[in-house]
Formats: sequence, structure tokens, C-alpha cells
Amino acid sequence: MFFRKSNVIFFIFLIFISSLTFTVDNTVETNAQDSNLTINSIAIDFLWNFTLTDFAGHFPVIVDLDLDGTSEVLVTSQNGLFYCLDNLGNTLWQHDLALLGRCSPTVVDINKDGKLEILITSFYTLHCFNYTGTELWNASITYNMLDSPTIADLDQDGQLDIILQSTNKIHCFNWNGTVKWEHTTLGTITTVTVVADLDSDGSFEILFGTYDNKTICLNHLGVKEWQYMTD
Ligand SMILES: [Ca+2]
Ligand SMILES: [Ca+2]
Ligand SMILES: [Ca+2]
Repeated sequence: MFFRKSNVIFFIFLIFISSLTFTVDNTVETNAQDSNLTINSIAIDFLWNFTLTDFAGHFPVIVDLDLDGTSEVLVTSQNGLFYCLDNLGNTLWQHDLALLGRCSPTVVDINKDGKLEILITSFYTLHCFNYTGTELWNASITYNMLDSPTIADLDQDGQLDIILQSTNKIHCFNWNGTVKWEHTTLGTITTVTVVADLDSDGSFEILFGTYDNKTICLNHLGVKEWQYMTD
């Protein structure tokens, strides 16, 4: 969601139907045109709103981050601020991630300790925060303006891996932010990555597209298996 104003209000809204009455005059009629459907009134109220200092960076993520039974809201603004709000719109914590790209955070228990972590990219950095907003680690990437990281256990060793596209690289990180492999492309990467076991051999492949009309398939080690030229 983008707002082209310097100050914007980020709305979290629920629709309350305070008075909604349908009146149907005919119960069993052979001619449907005789039906008389009347909506008397619908009232819609905003539950709360939260003012960002710039337009929204990308779509928000709503998740019970601290697993307490109520949802939190993760939202970014284009000037680099990353907010965690409670379910009433109050700021729980925030970070200034300079030059944030158009990315929404990915929420996952990346280290398998039973607590959720947040992965989010700024232009040159992949950040990992815990659920209280403390940065656990960060890792360098090349210029990133694309979407959120993809999470999969690529090598099926029981530990999650992080796949992230940047301008001309597919980055693969271990769960703790150390580099697993990188694959450099000739053309600018224009899509997010898709991970799937394409050939049903029990090993994952990674698919993405580039500006020079290629769809590229990597194996789980980051080695190119094939490419397909589109028109
Ligand atoms: Ca919660
Ligand atoms: Ca965790
Ligand atoms: Ca793995």
C-alpha cells in the first residue's frame, strides 16, 4: 500500500456492522424480480489509526509476535522506520533502518527456539530481530529493492535457510546469518525467489527471473541447473 504524501495515516480498521437489516418481501415466489431487498444501514468505524512519518513501505504483517494471544502489527515507512505496534495501535518498539526497500518483514522461528524472529531487509543489509525488537544479527547483501526473504530448509539438514534476491545475486544464508552460498547473475534480478522440488528428486530448486529475459533454476547449492529464455 503506498501513499504519496509526506505524512500519512496508517489505518487498521475493522468493519463493524452496527445495524444491518435485510428485508425480503417474498418468501416463495416464482418471479425473482418481485424480491425486495433493502439494506437499512451499515455503520463502519475505524478501530484505531497510526500516523507514519512517510508513506508505507509495503504491506503490513499482522502476527502474534510474542505468542501472548494478541496480534502485533509490523509496518514500515519509506523513510526507513520499522514499527512494531500492539493490537491497539501503540508503538511497542521501532528501529530506523536507513534506506529501507519495499520489503515486508518475514516472521519465522528461524533458530527453532520456540520464539519468533523477524527478518527484514534494508538496502544493503539483512536484519534479524527477536520478538522484543532486539537485533540478533545482520548480514551484508548487495543492493536490494525487492521483496521479503524466502525461508526453506534447502539442504534438508534440519536447519532453516534464508534465500534473498538482490540486484544481481541470490544470497543464501544460514539461520544465524552466516553466508551459505551466493549466486551471481549477469542480468538484474527482477522477481522474488520461488523454492520448490521441481523434479521430485527430494532436493529443492530455486527459481527466479532476470531483466535479460531469463528464468533461471538453481539447485540447493546455488549452482545453475538450467535457464529458459522468454520472448
Ligand atoms: Ca502478541
Ligand atoms: Ca526463534
Ligand atoms: Ca538447511
